[in-house]
Amino acid sequence: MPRIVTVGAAQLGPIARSDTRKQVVERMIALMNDAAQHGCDLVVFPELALTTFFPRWYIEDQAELDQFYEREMPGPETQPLFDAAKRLGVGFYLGYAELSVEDGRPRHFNTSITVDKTGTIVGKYRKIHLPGHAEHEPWRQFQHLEKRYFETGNLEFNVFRAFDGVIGMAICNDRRWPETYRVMGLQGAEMILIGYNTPVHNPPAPEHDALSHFHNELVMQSGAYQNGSWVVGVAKAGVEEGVMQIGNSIIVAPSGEIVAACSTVGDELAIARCDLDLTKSYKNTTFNFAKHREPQAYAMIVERKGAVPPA
Ligand code: CDV
Repeated sequence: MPRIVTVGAAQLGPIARSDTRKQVVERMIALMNDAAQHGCDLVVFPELALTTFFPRWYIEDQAELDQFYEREMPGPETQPLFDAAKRLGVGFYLGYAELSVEDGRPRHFNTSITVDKTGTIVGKYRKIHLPGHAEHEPWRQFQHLEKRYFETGNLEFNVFRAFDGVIGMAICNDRRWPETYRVMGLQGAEMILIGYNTPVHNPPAPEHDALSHFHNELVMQSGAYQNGSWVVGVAKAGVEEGVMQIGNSIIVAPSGEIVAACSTVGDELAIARCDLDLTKSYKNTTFNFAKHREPQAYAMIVERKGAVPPA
């Protein structure tokens, strides 16, 4: 029996600062309904999908800032997503800002969960690679204060069994780092789900702006191929509070080929029938880690040469 997971990349267009959770969740449920009609088993939503991308603002008032975080999952405003999953038989990946109390203190994380077709949370991840800066930098057109508003994730890159396969999660900037895919690839990941918010303009390196789509595709295609895994990358897209986000949501096969893509910068569903057994052809040959990887050689080379400092 082939293991087919029909996946919907559920891209979201802009979310304004004044939009309520209720309004956003309604848009998400519309995409889930569409996904169900097209036979999807799973939909993937973006990073921080429930609100606008708030790290673009320097917010000094902690109470005002904390309004962007979820204190429980599901909570009253997100429960309809879980009810829709159960009703429609469609699971989902959701990115959100998480505020929890751990070790007796408030903890802020950039989090994702995967929910199965029964409406049960089957995986949770907290973003490890936090880009941007921790202090206000007024010279920028917009801020990127993830290093101020979130702690580094403490749940590691784990995989879990769901949708008849081995699933992993990452969030946005994680997708640019080969270690993200390799750590999950070494655990047998067959499908890696990634939500993101990527502005076209990169304030510290504007010379990269024209390459933003190329880099987005490059990292996810190579991550998929080099680990023999499906990769589903889903964006928040369009002009959100004056900042253009790239969109460019894609579903990548273990061959590294893009098999489905969103073509707008609004709410859109791109669908692919993903055969998890296609991973075998790569995991058992070119990227048979047990046979061909040389971790001892890599360690010896790094030990001999040391880390090369940046120029
Ligand atoms: N949300 C992100 O992690 N965005 C980064 C931007 C800052 C470059 C990204 O890697 O897409």
